[in-house]
Amino acid sequence: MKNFKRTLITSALPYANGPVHIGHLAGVYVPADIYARYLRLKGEEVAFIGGSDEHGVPITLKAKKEGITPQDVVDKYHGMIKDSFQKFGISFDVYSRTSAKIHHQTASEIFKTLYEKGAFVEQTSEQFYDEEANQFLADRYITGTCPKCNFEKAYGDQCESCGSTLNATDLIDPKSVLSGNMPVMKQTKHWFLPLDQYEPWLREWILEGHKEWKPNVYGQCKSWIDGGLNPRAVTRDLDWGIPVPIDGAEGKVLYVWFDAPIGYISATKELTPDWTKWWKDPKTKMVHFIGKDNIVFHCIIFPVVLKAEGSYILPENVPANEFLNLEGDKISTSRNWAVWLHEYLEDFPGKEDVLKYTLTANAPETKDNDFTWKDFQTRNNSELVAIFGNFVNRTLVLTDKYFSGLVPEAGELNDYDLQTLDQIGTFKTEVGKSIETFHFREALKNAMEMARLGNKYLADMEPWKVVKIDPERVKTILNTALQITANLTIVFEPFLPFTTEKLRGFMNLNKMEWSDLGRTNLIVAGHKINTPELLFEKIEDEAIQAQVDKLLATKKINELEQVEVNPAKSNIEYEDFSKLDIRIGTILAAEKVAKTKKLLKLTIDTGIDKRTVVSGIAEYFDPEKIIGQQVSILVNLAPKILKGIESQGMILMAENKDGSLIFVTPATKTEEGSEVR
Ligand code: B3M
Ligand code: ZN
Repeated sequence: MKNFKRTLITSALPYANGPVHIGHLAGVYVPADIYARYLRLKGEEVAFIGGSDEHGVPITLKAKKEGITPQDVVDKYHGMIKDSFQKFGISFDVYSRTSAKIHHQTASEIFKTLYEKGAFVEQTSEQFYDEEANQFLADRYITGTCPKCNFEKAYGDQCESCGSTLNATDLIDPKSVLSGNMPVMKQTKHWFLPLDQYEPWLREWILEGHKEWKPNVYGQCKSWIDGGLNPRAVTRDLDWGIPVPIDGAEGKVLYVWFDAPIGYISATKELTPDWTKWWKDPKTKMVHFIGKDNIVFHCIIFPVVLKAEGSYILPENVPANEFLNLEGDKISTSRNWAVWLHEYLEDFPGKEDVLKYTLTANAPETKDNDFTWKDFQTRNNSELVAIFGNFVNRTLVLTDKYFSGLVPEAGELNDYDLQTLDQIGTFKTEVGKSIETFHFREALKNAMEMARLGNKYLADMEPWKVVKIDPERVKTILNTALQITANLTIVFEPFLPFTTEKLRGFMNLNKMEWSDLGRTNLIVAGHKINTPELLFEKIEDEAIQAQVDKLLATKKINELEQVEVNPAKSNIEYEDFSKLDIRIGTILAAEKVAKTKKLLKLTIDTGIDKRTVVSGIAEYFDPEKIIGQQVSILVNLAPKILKGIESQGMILMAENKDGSLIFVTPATKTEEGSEVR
């Protein structure tokens, strides 16, 4: 058993090309925060590292899309992301960014050390090149079909759908994201990390040495190693990133996945001058919290970089989570199919812990899992409110009511009291073990058992009835319930820190240590509690429906964006067009045509005459609301009998992708009869 003196916790650095969403929290930051808070509560020395990943093609693509510089992009989203994490109580000791100078220095130094040690293989190879954009295409500049799962919009470095890490040349039917063209191949020089040379070591270090890693992580490492490791380029032909710090590499930058994990080291340097005790002392236990699409970078590539450099420790564990889906569909930044943290904070102020509770209870720890707003509401109303909140509220309100908020002295404990208090003693080991083995769902479930225990005890004891016949007995009941409530402030601290802070406030208690958990004398007789309030509040159906509607609206927009615009018709001559006589007219009268859903009978002043036109616009317009509407009308269309009415012409309508119709009308009021040409 390795006896570590401290724990270095790193959490994946989110790309600063957009806000963070519930998938980030569930996959990485909530588990990492639980782990950090738990270890601190145990009095252990912890450094919890976070930061924004500000290089790489996702950033430059976003900059192109928004017509701003990559630095503008990262400045905007770094602040937004850092703010969201802070508001959710993710307790980083430092939250840095990879565009920081200290990171450029650190990554450059490590690259140069490896270069001077001859750790790289210099290779001129064929890379995808976009002749129209006049640019090499790396990573997300290339899109195509994933060779592993056939997802058609995979990137050159990763497939968002199955999480596989790819090489651009793996893609089927590759296309440039810039021009849409099929790229050509062009010679260029890069420096490669010869992963193949480290295969024996990786087999030893991971497959022999870390059999305890989560099956989804161990399995992915094994398939990578068994699949045969290839040299991997650690430089790119890009202008955004850390310039490659050697001669002959002008115009090239470090590959984002080479520099980003080094961001953990740079951030630690920012945290403390004594950073080497975290990164170079074998008494430090390092744990990387990531999503499954980052496993190969944290278990194979970054460890090879550290091993080749030679002076750094290696990760002790990498408890990667799988993906969280949303209402049955993959979360997608590009399709805006997400619950964004900053929007959640606006819609559910003060309910950060409710989301963290739901995301932990439903965490995709071993398989992809689904977040639904209905489940979120149920978790809140049926668990947090109905069990945890109900128990705590009854205990505190009754103490306030019967003893003016003074903790009563317990009398003789009966068997049930003793049995209940005995059970309190089991949580410290149970919950602690689950957290230490990264089973956070199980740990939370165990913690919730304590609230259930208290709730059942109080319901069984019915102090509100006993008080009429045996007030002394009520003292014992409430004292027991208060001991459980005080224990709840400790066992839930890693999971729901805002809640436990509030509860300690109600109980007028200071923060306690994990070692205090299980004690049945945490709150002494005579201690004055404060006026209790509700710990949780019900979430109503309307609030949930509003969120579901918001997603449905997004889905509709996405579907419409998928609808291709009809291609142009074949060319005509001007003579063909000049046969059309289109005028501006005004609708004088409108009525529904009996026994039809789509037809309106319109009377239109065409400037030439007043005529009747039957038009299929009834589904989109109320007759009374279009009187006075100016229209474009084709006046020399041969008359036609429609539902017994002679229609003399046709008004022109624009049809949206969703089929809705819009009048084609002059920008300003125009004389009837004006010719459109
Ligand atoms: N920026 C996150 C992602 O793949 C990536 C993590 C870097 S951790 C060093 O979305
Ligand atoms: Zn795939």
